[in-house]
Amino acid sequence: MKKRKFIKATSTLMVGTALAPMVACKSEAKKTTEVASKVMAKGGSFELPALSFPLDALAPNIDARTMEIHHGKHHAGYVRKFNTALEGSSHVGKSLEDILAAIGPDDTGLRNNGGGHYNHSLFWSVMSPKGGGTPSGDLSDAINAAFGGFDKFKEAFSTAAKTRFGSGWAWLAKGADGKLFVTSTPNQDNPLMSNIDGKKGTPILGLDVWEHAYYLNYQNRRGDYVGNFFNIIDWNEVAKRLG
Ligand code: MN3
Repeated sequence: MKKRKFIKATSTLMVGTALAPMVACKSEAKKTTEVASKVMAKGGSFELPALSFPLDALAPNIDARTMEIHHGKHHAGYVRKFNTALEGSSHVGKSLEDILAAIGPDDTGLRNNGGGHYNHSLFWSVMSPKGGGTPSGDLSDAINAAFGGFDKFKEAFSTAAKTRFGSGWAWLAKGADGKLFVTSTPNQDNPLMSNIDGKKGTPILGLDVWEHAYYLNYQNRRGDYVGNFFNIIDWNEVAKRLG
């Protein structure tokens, strides 16, 4: 099946699900994003996605204890609080992406926890113990077109991650014009949301630069954490999000 057709069919099957395009062409065992896509299943609640790799698989780039707390405590907390915030709201039954696009700056419960769920689901899915290297094919072409080469992209992304003051995320995202761009957002915001500073778009790669993401192993050395993230990026997964 042609890629576009497949994605369309998948999206139709998964009406009301989040990150649906991310699962296109996956045939092996459940990956993080597939589980994350069970948005608004019966009962209307979101679920913590399982990791597709053991907790220690990303070490030494990300240590097992950090993964255990980050996934099992932080992300689990966002899911739990998001479900609570959704109860009785006008957003029940919508996809996660639609909710994020619709919520305002003052809907802090939905914004922080829905963003937290989306962002971490994406984050786990774009990392792999077999990751690293450089992208190829259409993704490589798109990065070259937008940034003038992989090294320039890497520099822009790393700068965004290192200079985000306080807690937040660095993103590689696709704009409405189809062009890739790098940005960063505070807290659990992301480029899907309204009311953000900077360009809006669809994130295809994200890096968590909250201290809880690296402090146990790296302490204050955020730059080292950002540099080592490039050892574990699963570019094949990122490429699927390019659409
Ligand atoms: Mn986090």
